[in-house]
Amino acid sequence: MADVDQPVAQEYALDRDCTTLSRHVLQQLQSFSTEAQDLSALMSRIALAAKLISRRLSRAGLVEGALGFTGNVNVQGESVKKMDIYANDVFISVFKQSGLVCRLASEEMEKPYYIPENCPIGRYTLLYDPIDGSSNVDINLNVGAIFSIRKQEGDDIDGDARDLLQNGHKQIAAGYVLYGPSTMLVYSIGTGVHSFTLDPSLGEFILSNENIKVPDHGPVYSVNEGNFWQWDESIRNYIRYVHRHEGYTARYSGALVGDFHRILSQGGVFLYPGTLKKPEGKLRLLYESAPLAFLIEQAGGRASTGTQNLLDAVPEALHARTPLFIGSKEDVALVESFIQERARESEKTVMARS
Ligand code: AHM
Ligand code: MG
Repeated sequence: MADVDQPVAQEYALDRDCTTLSRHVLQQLQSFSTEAQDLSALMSRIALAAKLISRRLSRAGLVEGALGFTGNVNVQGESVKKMDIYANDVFISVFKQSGLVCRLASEEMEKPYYIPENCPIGRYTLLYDPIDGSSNVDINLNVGAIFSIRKQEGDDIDGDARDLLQNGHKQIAAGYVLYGPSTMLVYSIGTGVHSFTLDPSLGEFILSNENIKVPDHGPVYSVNEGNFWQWDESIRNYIRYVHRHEGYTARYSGALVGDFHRILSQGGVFLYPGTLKKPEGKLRLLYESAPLAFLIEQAGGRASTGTQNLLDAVPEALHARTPLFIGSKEDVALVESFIQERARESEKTVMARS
């Protein structure tokens, strides 16, 4: 007997297959305003960058000059990989002649890169980490990219991009690309968090999940425990707590995007606290932590520096770092409670001494 529901099901499947990223942005904004068109075009260019990088990553072991280090050190003092430079250049290239983005700022460039021909109409700045977790590239494990879009405020005549030194609430869109067994793009324009999967046969990102919500509590704690000796006692106390309680499981891949993606799906907390060597932690506020904080809040979770909501943090410089605790709201609150308890104890000790 014929299935009467079949035509509806087929129609739905077809409609879903046709929900590309650029169409989804317009659907979310329910508008064809200039800003909606701009955001849709911006996302489509980011998708193109992701496809180009995904293509190179998928063949990296076969392509001359794709793997290994360049021999240079970036502004953060870290060794630069060939893939970092390729991915950084891809983002610049896709925005040339787009009329969309006036400036790009990334982990790999000391100062923002200007595309002057776009500036009269393209008042947006793209901040990005072209390859997040680049230590995974040469061993064929998951890596990612993180991006954030802000509006340019003022004319930036000196080119020092001082207007970027503002809090994370100024972001109008943010997201990441996960290069794993499949390539996924997860984004938010302030109307929930949505994920897309690259269908290589179509060369398009197709909608996979809409309005993703992170559980209020989850089992995963994700942290580089090799830094235990370098942490403040409050973080050590939190880790001792999870070691001594049932229901926790450790997961750490060395690539923030993958670890964050797991937590977004399953719940838990990712931690990159300050260390003795890096008191502000490792992760950069503007193009790593703040975009993910924007996403997690949209998904019903939380991000914290340990002492304040991460989205309230104002960077002192383009490449400023900040400690990061991000994930399910109850788990982030638990980490914060250990930090607060330690601060209260230190205060008492100081008062007792005086
Ligand atoms: P990168 O952007 O230079 O790759 O650095 C960021 C990465 C994150 O993806 C990851 O969470 C972290 O560095 C890992 O650092 P560590 O090796 O200190 O644990
Ligand atoms: Mg990086």
